[in-house]
Amino acid sequence: MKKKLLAAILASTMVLGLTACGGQAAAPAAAPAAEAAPAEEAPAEEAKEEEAPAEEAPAEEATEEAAEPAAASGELINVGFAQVGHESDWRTASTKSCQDVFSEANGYNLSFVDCDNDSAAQLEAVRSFIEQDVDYIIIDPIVSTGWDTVLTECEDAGIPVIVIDRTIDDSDKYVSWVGSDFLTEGKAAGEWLKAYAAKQGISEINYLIIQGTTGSSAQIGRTDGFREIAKAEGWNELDAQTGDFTEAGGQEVMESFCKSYAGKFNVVICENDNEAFGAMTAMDNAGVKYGPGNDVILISYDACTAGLKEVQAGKITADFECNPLAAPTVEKVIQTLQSGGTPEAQILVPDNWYALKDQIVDFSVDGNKQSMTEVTDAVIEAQY
Ligand code: GYE
Repeated sequence: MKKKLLAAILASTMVLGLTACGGQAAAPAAAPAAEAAPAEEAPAEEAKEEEAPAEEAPAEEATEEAAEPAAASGELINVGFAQVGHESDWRTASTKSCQDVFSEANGYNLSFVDCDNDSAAQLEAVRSFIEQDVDYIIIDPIVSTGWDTVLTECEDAGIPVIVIDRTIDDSDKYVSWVGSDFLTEGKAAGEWLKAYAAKQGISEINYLIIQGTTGSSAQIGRTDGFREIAKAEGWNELDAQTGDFTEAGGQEVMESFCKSYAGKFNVVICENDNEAFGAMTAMDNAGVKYGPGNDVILISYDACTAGLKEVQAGKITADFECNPLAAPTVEKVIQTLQSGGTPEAQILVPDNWYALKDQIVDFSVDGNKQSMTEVTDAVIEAQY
């Protein structure tokens, strides 16, 4: 029964959203809040109508089949979640959001595995969910490749997979992806820097990147997006090394950068806030002054509460958000499947860009005008 249902779901999702599989390349450029939100408004019906003629009536079949599991009888829905790890404030917020949403009170039985940034452990976690015969598997893929075999195993077991946050690039055997557009985040950081440097009269940019986990789509998208602007502007990349999205990693890389490139850099890009905190410690120790009005512009991503506090303190010059609260949207995907509908193949979570008033400048990404949010007490208070 399960297998039949999954076949129907996958067939219809693929007709609908082939380009979406593999993630951010297909994501609309510059998709902050307003544009991303409508995706959640009843995508299922629309989807069903569109794909129906191409298929042998999978939608109806799915409806019948889907009514059977859990929901109707008041049974809990079994969900397995293979989480990346616990490397950052962002990750903590993501985990909490999933645990809050997929609670018993909400009708779920959640098997949660913290994979500690270990790809082999993550594959093992997914296989253990197959063995448990859960109803749905959620994966936040540590890296974007190496997935097709295990996703085929999920398909064979008839268990729908939903990908959250980071993307999978080498398999389309999942129902939906819910997350942020990392390429746009990287481009936004680059376009902001271009506009800000022009305003400050800075003509030469020598930058260093502390990258996220190598091979994760968050690292790839942010690096590629920023580099695209850097290349067009003729900026000089001195070095790029991974800090693995951790504070310790950020500090270690920045310590070595401070030795190798003393006095030579005027921009440091950290691919998440925790790396930025580590880089700040390293620069403090090396006597490097950073933040608005100082020699070095410090750019960060995530915009978690602690990150925005460092923006307010005049340490991080601009912070590009990645919203970790995707679990409620994943739940909507599961509910759509439960009621026999076809969820959107790709659902973007909206992001905002943050700075203090004097660092807010006008810029566009791929021709779309962006708006920045000024960091205030209220903004920090409301952040994750
Ligand atoms: O930026 C970082 C986390 O995948 C978008 O992973 C996520 C990234 C986030 O560790 O803080």
